[in-house]
Amino acid sequence: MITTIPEVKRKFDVEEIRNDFPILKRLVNGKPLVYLDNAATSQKPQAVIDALTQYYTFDNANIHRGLYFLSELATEQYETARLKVKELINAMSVSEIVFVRGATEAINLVASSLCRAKHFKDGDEILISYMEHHSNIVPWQLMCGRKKTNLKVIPINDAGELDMDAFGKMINEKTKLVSVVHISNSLGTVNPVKKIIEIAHSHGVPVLLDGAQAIPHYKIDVQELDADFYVFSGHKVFGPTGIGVLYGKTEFLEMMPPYQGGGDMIRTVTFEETTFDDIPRKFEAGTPNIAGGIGLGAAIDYLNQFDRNELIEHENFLLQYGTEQLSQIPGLRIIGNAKEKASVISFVIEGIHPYDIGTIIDTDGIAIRTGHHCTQPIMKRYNLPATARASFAFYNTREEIDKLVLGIHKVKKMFA
Ligand code: 7TS
Repeated sequence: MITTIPEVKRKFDVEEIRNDFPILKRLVNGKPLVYLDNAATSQKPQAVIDALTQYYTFDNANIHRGLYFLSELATEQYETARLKVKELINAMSVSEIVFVRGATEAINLVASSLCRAKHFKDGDEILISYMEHHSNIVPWQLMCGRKKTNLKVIPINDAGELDMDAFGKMINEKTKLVSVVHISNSLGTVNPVKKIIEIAHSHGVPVLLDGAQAIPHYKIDVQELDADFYVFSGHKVFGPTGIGVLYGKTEFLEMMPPYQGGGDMIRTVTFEETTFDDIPRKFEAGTPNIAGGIGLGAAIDYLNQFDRNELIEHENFLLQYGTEQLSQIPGLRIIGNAKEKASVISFVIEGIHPYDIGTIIDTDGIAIRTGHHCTQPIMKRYNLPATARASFAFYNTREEIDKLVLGIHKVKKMFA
C-alpha cells in the first residue's frame, strides 16, 4: 500500500480548477454563487464526490472483518486513506492516525481519555487561549468539572495576537497540557505554534494543536512541529463531513485508555474482562465512516496534484486584496489584524448588524458567515455581539471579492 504523490505537479490556474468544483457553477437567488464561508466548510471537488459514489455504488462492505473480496477491498481503501493522512501531516507512523468524526470529537477523545489516564489531578492546569473555538473550551470544562482541573486562558492583544510573554509566565509545574488553535477561525491569526511547543516542552508539558483551520491552507509537518496531538476535520480540507483526524504521538496514544467501547476495538472479550486492540484501533469503536475516510483520501490526492505553495500564494493574494478593498469602505472595521494571518477577514460596519449584512448580500448569491463563529469569548473580548466573516479557499477569485465589496456598498446604501 503506497500512495503516489505525482512528481509533475499540475499548474495552478484558478479558472481551470474552479471546474473541478461543480457547486461553484450553481446559481443562488438567480446569481452565480460566491462562496466565501470556507472556514465553516469547504466545497468538494468532483474527485471526492466520485470516490463516495464509487464506494457506495460498487465497493460497499464493512471493514476489518469479512474475509471476502468486497470487505477486503473496502478495508484496503480505508486503510490507504489513513496512510494518505499520515503522509499529509508527516506523522511517524500510520498507527498515530485515529479516525474520528472531526476536530470536535478528536478533542473530546483526548480530554476524556487523558482524564481517565489520570493525567490530571485536582489543582492541575490546562492552558488554552482567548481565541479558541468552543470545541477547544467546552470539552476541557466537562472534564475539568469532574477533576477540578483549572482552565487558564492565554490573553491576546488588540490585533488578535497571543501574548507570548504572558504565556511564558503562566506555564508552571501545575500545567499539564497546552491546547491551542493553530489558526483562529474568527480572527485569522496564525499562532506561533512552534514557539509555543518549544516553551511547553521545556517545561515537560505536552501540546495539542487544533488544526481545523490550518490544514486546508498550510503544509503541516507534525514531526517538525513536534506536536503531541494535532486535530482536524475532513470537511474543511475538501473532504466529506463526519470524518476527521486525531494525530497523537505513539507514547501518548499507547498510554491513553479507550474513549468508547464496542466492536472493532477489542482483542478479546469475556463478561469479566476485555483486552483492547493496538493503536489506533483501540480508539475506533464500531463501524466507522468508511466512505468518509475514503473521501478524505480522495481529497488528499486532489491536493497532492498541486504545489501547495502555489495555492498558499493565491490565498495570500486574496487575503491581501480583500483586506485592502474592505478597508476602504467607510465605517467598516476589520477585527483581527495580526501580522501573521490566513484566509479569514472578520469585520463589522458601524450601525449595521452583521446579520443584516449576511442576509442582504445573500440575495446576490454571496455566502459569508455572520455570528459569533463558536468563539463567544473572543466576541466578548472585542465587545461585539457578532462579526461578518469572509473566508477564502484557493478556488476563490479576485472578482468574487469585488462582488462582496459591491454587496457591502449596497447594504450601506440601504441603511443610509
Ligand atoms: N476548531 C476550529 C478552529 C474551528 O474553526 C472549528 C469549526 C472547529 C474546531 C470544529 O470543527 P468541527 O468540524 O468538529 O465542527 N469552525 C467553524 C467555523 O468557523 N464556522 O463553522 C464551523
